[in-house]
Amino acid sequence: MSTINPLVGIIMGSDSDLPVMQAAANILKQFNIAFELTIVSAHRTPQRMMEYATNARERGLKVIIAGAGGAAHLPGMVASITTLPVIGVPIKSTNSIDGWDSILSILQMPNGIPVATVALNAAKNAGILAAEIIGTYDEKISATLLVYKKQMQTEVLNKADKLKEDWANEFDS
Ligand code: RP5
Repeated sequence: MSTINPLVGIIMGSDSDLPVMQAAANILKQFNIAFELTIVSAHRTPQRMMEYATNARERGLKVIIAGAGGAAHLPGMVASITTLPVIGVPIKSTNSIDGWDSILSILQMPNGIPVATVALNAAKNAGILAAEIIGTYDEKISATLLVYKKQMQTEVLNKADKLKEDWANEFDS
C-alpha cells in the first residue's frame, strides 16, 4: 500500500506486525502526510532491506518507521545504512518472550547508529514523532500538530471538569 510521493516509510518485519503498525499509518493519514507501508524483513529478506534503506532518501522519504518483534534487528540495520532518521517500534510479537526482547533489541544501539525507540507497540507515537520531524520544515504540518495537541489538552480539561462535577455530586448525595 502506498500514497503518492510518500514522506514516511512504514516498514515491518512481518504481516503479523500489521495490527500494531497500522496505528502509525492511521495517525499519518489523519495528519495528511503521505506514507508507504510495506514488509521488509531483516532476516528473511536481507537484500530487500539493503535496497530499501539504500534508496529511501533518494526516493524522497524523510523518515522511516520500522517495527519488529523478538530479535528485532530491522530498525537498527536500516539505521546503519541510511542517514534518514529511523524510528523503531518494538512489537510484542508472535516470537517475543515478553516484549523486553523487542525493546532491548531496538533500544540498545551502539554509539554512532541511533534509533529513536518508542514504547512497546507504540506505533501511534512513532507516527506522531515522524510528523514532528516533518513539522520542523513544513509549517502546515507543525500547525496541524499544534491543533492536535490543543485538542488533547481540551479533552483532558473536559475530563477533569467532569470528574470534579461527578465527585461534587457524590459528596452532595
Ligand atoms: C519479526 O519476527 C517480525 O517483525 C515479527 O514481529 C516476528 C514474527 O514474525 P512472524 O513469524 O509472525 O512472521 O522478524
